[in-house]
Amino acid sequence: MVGHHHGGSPVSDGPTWADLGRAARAPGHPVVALAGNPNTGKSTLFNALTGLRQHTGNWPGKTVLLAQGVARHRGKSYTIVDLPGTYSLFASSVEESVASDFLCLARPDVTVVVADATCLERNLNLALQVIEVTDKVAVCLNLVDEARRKGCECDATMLEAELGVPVVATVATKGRGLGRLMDTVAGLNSGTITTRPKRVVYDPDVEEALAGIEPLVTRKLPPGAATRWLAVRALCGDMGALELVGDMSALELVDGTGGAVRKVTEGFGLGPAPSWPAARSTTSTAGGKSS
Ligand SMILES: Nc1nc2c(ncn2[C@@H]2O[C@H](COP(=O)(O)OP(=O)(O)O)[C@@H](O)[C@H]2O)c(=O)[nH]1
Ligand SMILES: [Mg+2]
Repeated sequence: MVGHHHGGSPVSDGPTWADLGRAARAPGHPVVALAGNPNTGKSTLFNALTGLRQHTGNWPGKTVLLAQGVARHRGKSYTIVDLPGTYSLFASSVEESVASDFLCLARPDVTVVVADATCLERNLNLALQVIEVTDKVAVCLNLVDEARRKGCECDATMLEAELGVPVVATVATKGRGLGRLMDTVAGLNSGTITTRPKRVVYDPDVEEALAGIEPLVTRKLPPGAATRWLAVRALCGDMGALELVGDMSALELVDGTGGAVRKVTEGFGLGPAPSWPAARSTTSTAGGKSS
C-alpha cells in the first residue's frame, strides 16, 4: 500500500498523443496503423502499400522512428503508419509504449494486425490485445507462402469466426492479397464492414478494480481514447498508463487489488504480478499538468 500521502500528480513530459494523432491526420485521409510482432512483414507490407510516398520521423520525446506513408486505393488516400514491432500492448520497452500509446491515444481509424502465419499462436496474443482496444481492426495473415511450405494450411475463415474480425491472407513480398486487405480496410473505415470482436471477460473482482480506475483515466484523456485498456495497463503496473492516469489515488486503488492484478497479468501471460515499489517511485509534483 502507499505509505504516505502524495500532494500531486505524476507529471509526464512525453508528447501528447492526441496531438500526434491529429498530426498524422490529413483531411480526408483515414489513418491506418500496422501493428504486429517483429518480423511479421509489416515494413514489407508498408512499402508495398505506400511505394515512395513515405517518410520517417522521430516522435517528439521518443527516440523511436516511425514511418508514415500514403496508400491509394480505389481513388481514396490512406495514411499508413508502420508501428514498431511489439509482442504486447503492455508497454515494457519504449518501442512497445509507442505502439501501445499510438493505438490507445492517437486512435487510428483502422488498425491492421500483421500476423506471421507460421507461428500464429504467439501472434494471436497481440491480436487479442488490439481487439480489446478497437472495433475497427483486421488481421493480416501474412507469410502464408512460408506456412504452406511448412505444410501448414491456415483457415482464415475459421480464424475470422474465432476472433470476430476480418482476416485476410497475404504474401506481402509478392503483393498477394493486398487488394483484398485494402478493400477490408476501406470497409472498416466506411462502416460497410462491421466487426464483433471477441473480448476478454474478466472476473468480477477485476471488473470492479477496472471500474474504479477507468473514470480516473477518462478524466485525463480526450474523448475516444481507449480508456478501458489503459485501465487494464494501469492495473498491471504499466508506468506509462499510471502516468496517464495522473493521480496517485489510482496507485492506492491498485494497491488494494493484488488478486485482480495477478489474474490479469497471468491471463495475458505477463508472468508474476508487478512489484509496486517501482510504481511508487514515480516523482510527484504539485500542480502537475495534464492534457
Ligand atoms: N516468404 C515471405 N517472406 C516475407 C513475407 N513478408 C515479409 N517477408 C520477409 O520477412 C522478413 C521480415 O519482413 P519485415 O517487413 O522486415 O518485417 P517487420 O519486422 O514486421 O517489419 C523480410 O525478410 C521479408 O522479406 C511473406 O509474405 N512471405
Ligand atoms: Mg519493420
